[in-house]
Amino acid sequence: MRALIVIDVQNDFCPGGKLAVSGGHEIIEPINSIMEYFDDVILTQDWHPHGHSSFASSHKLENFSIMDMYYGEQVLWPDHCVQGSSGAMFHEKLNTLRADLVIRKGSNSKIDSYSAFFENDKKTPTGLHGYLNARGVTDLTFVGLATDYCVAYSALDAARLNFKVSVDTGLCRAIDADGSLEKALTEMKLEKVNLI
Ligand code: VGL
Ligand code: ZN
Repeated sequence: MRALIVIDVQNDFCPGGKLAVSGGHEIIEPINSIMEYFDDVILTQDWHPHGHSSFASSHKLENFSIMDMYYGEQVLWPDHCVQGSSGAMFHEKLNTLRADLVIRKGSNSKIDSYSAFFENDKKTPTGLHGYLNARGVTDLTFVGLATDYCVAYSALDAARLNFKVSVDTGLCRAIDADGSLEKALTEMKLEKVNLI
């Protein structure tokens, strides 16, 4: 069984959003058009409470600075994907009707969650692993935003959990600050993620 996992195609990650990823909107229609080739379609939604610990404003620090948290280093982001805000909604062009599951992440105010599988402590599960196992899904294709953060962290966790993993890099766009894209691509190759 094969699943398509669409990462964070939300207004705040598209041009005009609070943490806009350049060209983020370009991938939406092609993502819609490949949904029919998968047994399962899963959407993730970054979903932070006000004052989330990953927001620079919560610490009165600069956007994109790095802070040591109890679970390791954390990039501090502009406020984004606040629960219920228009920025947190899926982009209106994304076909959400086809989704079998929507998984929300980053809701715990003390810890961020880039990966669709685990929070940034690399331990606390979101439940996605159990869902995929229960449905007999073995092969995963990742697309969405952003290549170097939520897509890469999700794909790396999936590979370590022994799924057969592909990332369709043409249907992803990156934040790419300080070499983060190159680093993410190298790590994915090391973990035998198939980059297409
Ligand atoms: C993401 C930074 C913060 C992402 C989410 O979807 O890649 N990046 N929150
Ligand atoms: Zn976030």
